[in-house]
Amino acid sequence: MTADAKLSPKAAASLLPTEGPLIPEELQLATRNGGMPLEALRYDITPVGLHYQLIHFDIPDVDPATWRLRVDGLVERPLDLSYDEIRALPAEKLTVTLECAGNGRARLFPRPLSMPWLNEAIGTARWRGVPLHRVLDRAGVSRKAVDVVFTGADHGIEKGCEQDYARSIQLDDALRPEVLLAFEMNDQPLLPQHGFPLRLLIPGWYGMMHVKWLTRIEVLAQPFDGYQQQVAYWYKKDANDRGEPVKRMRIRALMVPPGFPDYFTRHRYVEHGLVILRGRAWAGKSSVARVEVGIDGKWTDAVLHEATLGAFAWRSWSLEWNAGPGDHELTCRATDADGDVQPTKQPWNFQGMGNNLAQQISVTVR
Ligand SMILES: Nc1nc2c(c(=O)[nH]1)N[C@H]1C(S)=C(S)[C@@H](COP(=O)(O)O)O[C@H]1N2
Ligand SMILES: [Mo]
Repeated sequence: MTADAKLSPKAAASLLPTEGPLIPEELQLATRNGGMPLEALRYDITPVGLHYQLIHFDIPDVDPATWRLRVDGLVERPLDLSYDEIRALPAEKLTVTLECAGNGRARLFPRPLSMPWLNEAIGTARWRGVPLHRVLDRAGVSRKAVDVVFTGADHGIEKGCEQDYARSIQLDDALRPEVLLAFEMNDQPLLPQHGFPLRLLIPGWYGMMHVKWLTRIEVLAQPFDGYQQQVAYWYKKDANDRGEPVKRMRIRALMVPPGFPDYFTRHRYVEHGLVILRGRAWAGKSSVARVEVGIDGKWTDAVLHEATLGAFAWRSWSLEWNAGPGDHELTCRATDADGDVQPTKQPWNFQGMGNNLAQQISVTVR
């Protein structure tokens, strides 16, 4: 089950960050993996068809009649569960905001070659599923266990390494009460692109951790050495830096682009007078403490609304703006409870991970 994490030098060299224009391979990923149009920030719960999606390989063809979830490794009673057996277990509902760790990558210079997200790799859904700790309790996790590996039914090659998509998390994180094996998204069975029949949800973590099309949960006595764990998803200064693993979502706010757009440039047009600027903010590492809106370089505190969707979902915010005629630059930035604030100048890392640069919107007021 261990993925061979070695890169061929040729494959690695061909994937260095570029200073050039977008290439066809990036466009190919961009057309497969849709983002959430930012006007959909208006919904508390993102309609399923507007939620972003990211699929490394192909959407696997899973027949729920023959599909099984295996739970094995360092457990006393290995399990082999059918879709019906899982759906018969006591389930819980949780509203969770997901964001891809590569969100914002396309604005980096040089640009790491992968899915070229701008700001839209986000969405919030109401998930229903079985708390993972109940399933692990049933299986009886050994006292020697340290890591839990989640494997999907999808298979492919990434930077020369053939693999089933798999990620792991330390046992104490896996046992947290909010971790779900989810089979419903917004009160309907998961759609194929979102992981049917079953996916993992580790609320607060960046997208890569929420393994879709789950087939196996394996408990290990040592850290998992698979590709998606040990090679992908690291904050690295350069190719040779080991760096730090990507984990929970950094603080971020986004604004519903006000007014109406120009089709091609997406430049915004707004009528003068009172404009209510609205958006959402979330943080996986901490909680949202403050949202500010910048108008032509001057920051004003927005009103941060109650966390009505729970601790693992975005919060809405708003600000009244008396818009005077002319061209304006709008921006927004959030600060978390630890005092971390979104940057207004672009930091850079080799894989283009966790880019929470403050959003910028140019507006012409008429
Ligand atoms: N099995 C599997 N799980 C996966 C992925 C994948 O390619 N295969 N992509 C991950 C990444 S990188 C992200 S951002 C989220 C996206 O979830 P969504 O498509 O439901 O929004 O799924 C994660 N789970
Ligand atoms: Mo992602």
